[in-house]
Amino acid sequence: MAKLKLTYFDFDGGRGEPARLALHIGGIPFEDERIAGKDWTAFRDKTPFLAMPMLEVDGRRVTQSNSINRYVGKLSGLYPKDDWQALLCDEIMDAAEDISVRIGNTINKDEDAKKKAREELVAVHLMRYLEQFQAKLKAAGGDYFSDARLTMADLKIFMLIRWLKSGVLDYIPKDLVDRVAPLLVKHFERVMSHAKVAEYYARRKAA
Ligand SMILES: N[C@@H](CCC(=O)N[C@@H](CS)C(=O)NCC(=O)O)C(=O)O
Repeated sequence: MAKLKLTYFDFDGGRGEPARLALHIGGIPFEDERIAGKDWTAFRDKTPFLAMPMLEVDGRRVTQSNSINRYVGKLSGLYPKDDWQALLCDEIMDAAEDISVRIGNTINKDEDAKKKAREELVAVHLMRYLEQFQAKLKAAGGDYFSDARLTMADLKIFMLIRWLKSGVLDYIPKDLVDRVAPLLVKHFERVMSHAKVAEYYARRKAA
């Protein structure tokens, strides 16, 4: 098997976390390189596109979170083999990426501009995305987003919902998901209670 090194920020979330989780769930050995925020400026130039996550496969570097998610999803058995189910999985991962970019674009604004941008985001895009994610979850059977089992799409949405519910995003009410898309909260709890996910976070907490 190829030698893997996954490089991402040193926190339990964000674009790199679904791949970390997938490799853990699949029991795939990898070097888990974590970059502290304070070291990012110095490290940035070592990345091809001045961003993370970054995966090294036998020393060859690749980037782009969803490309990495598909690759590690295949290695870990968390990516559908059926083309239609794979398309459903990809759609959810890419839509989650789109809304994450919109949220990310508000982070460095000054307070007034952030408030305005986030209130607009809640009213328009977040409402729509949450409703659509919920509708797509229902259409896929209600438990998982594709293939009637845990896939990379579930891990990607899991991170997004955790972020939205965490309360760290001022002006985005932390009960928004509960109010707009309660099935996504159930889905979040379903993923969190997956034996390997629960074990991963218990281990992280103890570390
Ligand atoms: N399209 C890229 C975006 C990567 C990206 O923007 N990563 C963020 C962290 S989640 C980053 O490295 N930010 C630091 C910076 O831009 O200085 C992907 O999906 O991997």
